[in-house]
Amino acid sequence: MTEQPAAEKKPRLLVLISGGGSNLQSFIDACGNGSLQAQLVAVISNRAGVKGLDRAAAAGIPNIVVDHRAFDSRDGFDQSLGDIIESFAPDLVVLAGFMRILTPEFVNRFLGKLINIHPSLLPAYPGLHTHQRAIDAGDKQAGATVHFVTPELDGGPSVLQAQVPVLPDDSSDTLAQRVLGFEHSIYPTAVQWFCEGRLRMENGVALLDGQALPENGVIFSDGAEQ
Ligand code: NHR
Ligand code: GAR
Repeated sequence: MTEQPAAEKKPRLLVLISGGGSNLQSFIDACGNGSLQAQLVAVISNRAGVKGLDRAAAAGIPNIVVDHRAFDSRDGFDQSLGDIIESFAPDLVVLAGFMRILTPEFVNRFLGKLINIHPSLLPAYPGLHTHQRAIDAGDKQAGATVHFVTPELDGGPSVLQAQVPVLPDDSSDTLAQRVLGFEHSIYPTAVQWFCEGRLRMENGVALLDGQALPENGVIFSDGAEQ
């Protein structure tokens, strides 16, 4: 019988979601097939009844709802959310379609341990409705960027970026679907770098193997459409 590495030794990931959780599923799958050497210790959603919670339950991962509407203030929500996160002692908190802006206090509590995927070619289009904004601007390329989270919304240093063609007949939905397919490969890849100790944030700079990454991060390009 081959010896399995003790699960407890693997880095602990906690995933924050608000919806469908297809990126969460890519982490579940990558942990299952060994391409991501980590353990998923909990999934927290700020919305009840979303599909991502079912995905977590089906994978046997503790799943929790912290409904932001139960709190009077962002500070109250972020304090409770942070306390619950801390109780799981994660090495990395992964935002995967998480739709609440986090206060500077929350971000500073977990600084360097918070990572997000944003559906645009950062630094272009921070915030919401990114695919429609790229189409309206006539952009030829759209995409997604994995970045460390800092207090500035979608302003933290980029790690890995997938550049995806915008096609002439794209709606924001068709473009979002195409980009999402690439998110599912780049996000577990970037998180594996963190888990291997290759990736970290220091003084607001993302370092891979000790080298500062360029503004867009590492580019993962489809190639065919360049
Ligand atoms: N918080 C901080 N401090 N910094 C970041 O970089 C963050 C963050 C929280 C979330 C994800 C981000 C994205 O990838 C993210 C990055 C939500 C909104 C938003 O406007 C914007 C960007 C992101 C997430 N949320 C509204 C709010 O009032 C609510 C929208 C809704 O519920 O549908 O929080 O895109
Ligand atoms: C993804 O496209 C992610 O980049 C985006 O929401 C989608 C979530 O899909 N994130 C944001 O817009 C964050 N504000 P998923 O729930 O299927 O992973």
